[in-house]
Parts: sequence; C-alpha cells; structure tokens
Amino acid sequence: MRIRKLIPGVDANLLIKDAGKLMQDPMRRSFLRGAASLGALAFLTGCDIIDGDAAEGVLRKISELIDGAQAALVSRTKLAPTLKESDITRPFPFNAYYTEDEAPAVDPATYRLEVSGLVDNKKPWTLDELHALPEVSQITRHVCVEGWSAIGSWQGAQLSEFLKRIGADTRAKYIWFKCAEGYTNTIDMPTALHPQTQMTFKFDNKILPRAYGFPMKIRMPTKLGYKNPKYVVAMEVTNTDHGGYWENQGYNWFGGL
Ligand SMILES: Nc1nc2c(c(=O)[nH]1)N[C@H]1C(S)=C(S)[C@@H](COP(=O)(O)O)O[C@H]1N2
Ligand SMILES: [Mo]
Repeated sequence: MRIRKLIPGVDANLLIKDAGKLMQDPMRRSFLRGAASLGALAFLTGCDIIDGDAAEGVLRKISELIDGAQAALVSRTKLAPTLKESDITRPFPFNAYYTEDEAPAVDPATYRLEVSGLVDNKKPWTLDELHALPEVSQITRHVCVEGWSAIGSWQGAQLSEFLKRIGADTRAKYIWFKCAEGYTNTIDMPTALHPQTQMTFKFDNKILPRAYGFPMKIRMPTKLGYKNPKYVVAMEVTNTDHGGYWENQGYNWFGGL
C-alpha cells in the first residue's frame, strides 16, 4: 500500500480548489464536484507528494487528458437539443473580443474560402459555390463562457458534407479555422463530422448579418461559443494542433457543452 505524504500545513481541500481554478468552466465544476479529492489526484498521477506547484502541473495534464477523453466520448450522433421558432432570442447578442462596429466587413465578391492540408482538392470556394451546397437548418442554444446563452436559428451546409466534397482525409485529427480578423480555432475530427456541425451562411433564414459572422461561421451546438468561429476565410485539415485565440490563453481546448 502506498503511503501518502502530505506536506504539513497544506490543506488538501484548498489545494484542490486552487488547482481547480486553473480549469475553465464547465469542466472545473464537474472536476470539483466529482474527482475533487486529493486521493483522486494522487491516484490519477501516482504522486505521493502533492504541493501547489505539482498540483498545477498535474491539473494541466489532467485537463489535456480530459480533452482526449471527452473527444473520444462524444459520439458522432449525440445531438444537442433543438428548439422552436418561438424560442429564438431576438435580438441575438453579438460577441467578440472587440465591439460590433469593429467587426470585419468581408467583401462577398472577392471572398474565397481557402482549403488546405490533408484534402484531395484545394480549390478555393466562392460564396456562390458554397451557397449551392445542400441546406440544413437548426434552432439551438449558443452558450458563451462569459455567462450568457441565447437561442439562434442557423442555416447552412453540414461541415461533413463539405469535407466529403473536398476529399478530406477524415482520419486526420483536426480542422483548423482562420477568420478574417485573425481569430483562429482548432476542432477535433469527430466534432467536425458531427451531424449538427454546420458551415453557416444564414441566420433566421436570411444571409448571415455582419455581426454574426458574414459570410460564413462554423456553428457547433455541442461546443461553447468561443469554439464557433465567425468570418471564416480558411480551413486546414491537419494532424497538428494549431490551437486557437482563446484556447491559447488558457480556455479549455475541447470547450464542450
Ligand atoms: N472570428 C471570431 N469568431 C468568434 C469570436 C471572435 O471574436 N471572432 N468570438 C467567439 C465568442 S467568445 C462567441 S460567444 C461567439 C459570439 O457569436 P455571436 O456574435 O453570433 O453571438 O463567437 C465566437 N466566434
Ligand atoms: Mo463566448
């Protein structure tokens, strides 16, 4: 049996709480609710001695492990709840790391969606070509980590359908998105292939207004708001994790709901 040598004067519960602060909600909440005991931490890591610094490193590691586990667990068919027309939040809120009047204004005439990486066909797509893809629609809840949520109506093409058309290697691990103003995002392939993951061209059956990401956003109702990139101008199918705007600043990579 392993003897756990706690550092004298270190309060195990406070230590776990502190370490938990490094995680983003909602993962942090479930961590503190569930596995939140020093015993669990020690068990997961095999460490006998855990102090503040060690716990921090361990928590980062666990966060990475949870990302992997969550990605593996989220089935390709588990659907986010869909809502009714009358549930739609009007007006739908705008959010970005800048104000609405600073949102990028993309010219539809010169817009091309650049496609790169592990795909058969790297031909850039015009807006007309994208709009010709078969249309799907969803009324779902958008949840922002900043503490608000809103219900929206989005129309566009399934990302999985687009990936099929460009001959993407769906054994690749990630899809990376680049936005007009420099925002970026990486998602895992199971999420990319999820039936509700949408290349969105319309909000409420009308061309996506500038505020909500004209001419194209990626809508993922299984993911927190910051994983849903707006003003998408390029995507890469890749086995390298290129991170993302908020993820690089410590937000949970998986960002699942
Ligand atoms: N290009 C880009 N996409 C982005 C963001 C951004 O700042 N730039 N912010 C994200 C965040 S945090 C949220 S909550 C949603 C907001 O989308 P909305 O303006 O349609 O509500 O966009 C996400 N996608
Ligand atoms: Mo957000």
